[in-house]
Amino acid sequence: MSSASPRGALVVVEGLDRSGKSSQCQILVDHLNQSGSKAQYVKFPDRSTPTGKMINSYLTGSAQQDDHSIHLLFSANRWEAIQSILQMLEFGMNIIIDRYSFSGAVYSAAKDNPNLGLDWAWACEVGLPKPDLVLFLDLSSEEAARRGGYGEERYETQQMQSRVRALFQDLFKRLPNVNLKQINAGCSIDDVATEIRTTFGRFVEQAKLERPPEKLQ
Ligand code: Z5A
Ligand code: MG
Repeated sequence: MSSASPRGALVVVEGLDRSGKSSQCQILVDHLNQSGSKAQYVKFPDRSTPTGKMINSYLTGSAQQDDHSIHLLFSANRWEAIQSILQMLEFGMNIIIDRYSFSGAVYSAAKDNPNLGLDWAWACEVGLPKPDLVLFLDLSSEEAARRGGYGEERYETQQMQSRVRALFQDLFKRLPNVNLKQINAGCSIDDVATEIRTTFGRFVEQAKLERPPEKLQ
């Protein structure tokens, strides 16, 4: 594809655990691929890489990590994927990312470690590609807890999830240049998917995509 072709859109789906991010990313990717656009699903953490394996051991409780070092591993897990993401965007592929820097900052800041606030946590995300659109799937922590599989990994407690929900909103207030759309994730999977598809469609109609994408600040 020539570089005169439009680049793909970089879309991030964020939210609490069990808010339906992975389900909705997959539904959107399938929809785009079936309707003639190219789309690729990317998930963070990517547990298949060396950093991702260390992260997985930590999340599943088989390894301990200092709060700062696990935070830096999550960030490194994004940085190591960026060249390949930028290439796919340049070739016209829409990239739909399941969790990104926003999760990176708020889950670490939610630990209440006095040396690890939002400012410190955000600093290592600065310079990563800025998403063209962030879809935040909003769900109460009580409702998230009622969905399947909750409670198996580190961070999956209601107290942590309530803090995370508040910190996401604090972080978004600090980032007015991020193109954010909050979505009520408390309705059915089909209803959430329809709202996401409509939002993405409106965004694409109006989008003027910088190439390469802007950077997070
Ligand atoms: N973390 C971090 O600390 N720093 C970082 O930089 C990053 C992440 C990137 C693992 O993340 C942990 O890593 C996470 C944040 C931290 N910690 N916590 N807690 P993960 O992304 O690998 O896993 P997860 O997000 O915690 O969980 P999840 O299972 O991937 O949740 P989800 O993707 O949002 O939901 P889902 O798999 O699509 O759906 C979950 C269930 O709910 C499933 O049974 C669905 O069928 C059901 N579901 C989905 N939507 C609905 C609706 N609308 N109604 C009813 N039921 C639904
Ligand atoms: Mg998921």
